[in-house]
Amino acid sequence: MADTIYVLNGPNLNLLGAREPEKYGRATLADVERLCRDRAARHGLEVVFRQSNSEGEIIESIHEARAKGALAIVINAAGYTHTSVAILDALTATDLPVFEVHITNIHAREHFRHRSYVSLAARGVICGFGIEGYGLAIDGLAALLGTKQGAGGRTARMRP
Ligand code: CA2
Repeated sequence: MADTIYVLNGPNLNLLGAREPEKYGRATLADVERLCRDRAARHGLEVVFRQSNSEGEIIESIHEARAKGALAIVINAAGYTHTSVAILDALTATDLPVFEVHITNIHAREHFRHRSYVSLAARGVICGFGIEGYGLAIDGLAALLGTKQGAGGRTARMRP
């Protein structure tokens, strides 16, 4: 089985492209999924891509990533970023490298968005680059973890 990463998206991100384009852009979540799959393929990685409005479902996906032997988790926990100790606990318990993504620059927004529980479990954080942040996170994790580079490449995986 090819090395797999889980890309997890939190509440309301299903609305991407349909509402508040001045804040979140015009790309849809389907565009984000395509971007992630294309970028991951460059590094010989497959993607399990999920969005959920439910905290419990996100936690189940985090557990699943570990159980299925995923290489890493990329997560935009959306509003749960700023509130969910339960998601932090699940991420910490996975022992997988976690890369946190936000479409907007959360530090240039309301004060309550400056605190991220997810960051406490994250190896890397990217925010403010629009949906390209997902691509940057995938390029970054591939560089850090030493994934194989395309067909015929060699897997040189390091423990985080
Ligand atoms: O910038 C990000 O990616 C956020 O994670 C987005 C969350 C927000 O709560 C975080 O503070 C930062 C909100 C996601 C809601 O997505 C929508 C998309 C389109 C229209 C309305 C909401």
